[in-house]
Amino acid sequence: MSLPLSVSPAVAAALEAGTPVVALESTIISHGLPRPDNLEAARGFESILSGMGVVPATIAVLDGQLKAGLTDDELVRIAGEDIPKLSVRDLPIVLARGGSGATTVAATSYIADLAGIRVFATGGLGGVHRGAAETFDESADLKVLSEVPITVVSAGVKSILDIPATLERLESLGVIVLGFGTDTFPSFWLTDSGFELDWAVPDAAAVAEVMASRDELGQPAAILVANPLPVTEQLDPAVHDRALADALRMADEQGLSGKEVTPFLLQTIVGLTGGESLAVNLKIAANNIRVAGEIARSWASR
Ligand code: PSU
Ligand code: MN
Repeated sequence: MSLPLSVSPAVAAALEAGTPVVALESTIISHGLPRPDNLEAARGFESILSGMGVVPATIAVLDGQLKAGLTDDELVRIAGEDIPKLSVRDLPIVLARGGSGATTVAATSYIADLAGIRVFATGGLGGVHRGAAETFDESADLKVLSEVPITVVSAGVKSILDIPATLERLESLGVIVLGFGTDTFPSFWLTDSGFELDWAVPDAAAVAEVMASRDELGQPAAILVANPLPVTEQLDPAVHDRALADALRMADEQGLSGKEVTPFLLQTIVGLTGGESLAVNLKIAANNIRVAGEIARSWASR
């Protein structure tokens, strides 16, 4: 039985030659950014990597195939079609139906690993939700990162989540966490969540060294590279704190729970910040993609 995995010719050639490749997720395109800007963003993300001599591998599920590396027509589909958001457990169902969908950090990591890709850039990881002690709402992103040997670059997790609980779970799950030029965990729109990290690395070459020793030890878990925006680029903390508090209160007043909460909070925060949070979101993705490109180049040159 061969895997229902379709690796694009450019990605397959780079993997074969040992030249740098970076995986990109598709949920940020289909669900995280509004149309039609999302298509321009998706193309822009790929061109940051191409401009660095790194092959981009945007990951998605299309017509019953796991895809690593999309054509421009396929990017247009991801950006324009109403497709479901897929985590790892959804993949067998969608493949069985010959369906399509966008992949979360969990599903993207899983598919990238099947394709043999070692480095992945996202915006923000999923994590432990506020109130998880009662709801058990914790993203499958965390569990999958305990099982897949990928290096994922993320600007920490959003402040709509429970950040210290997320850090505790990353510890329990054995996920290797590195601050990229920082001793504190970023909280997506903000440079510094105030929560300290045990380990910092100065540059991409140092991340590649940790990848190599992780492989030597044969540890199963991923490496999470926590990459903050420079302070000058972050969302104004006063604007952020007010929007977050208002959005949380509105979600509570409307009695929202479960899967509805995150999309509601994110949309509400975009509205409350006059679109500023969205502009910062795009900068975060670009910043993470650049760092992932540098890590992939360091890894390929070892
Ligand atoms: N965080 C956001 N916006 C998003 C995501 C996370 O602020 O769109 C996406 C990512 O693809 C992430 C996924 O992997 O949602 C996590 O979803 P869940 O919490 O349902 O596992
Ligand atoms: Mn959830």
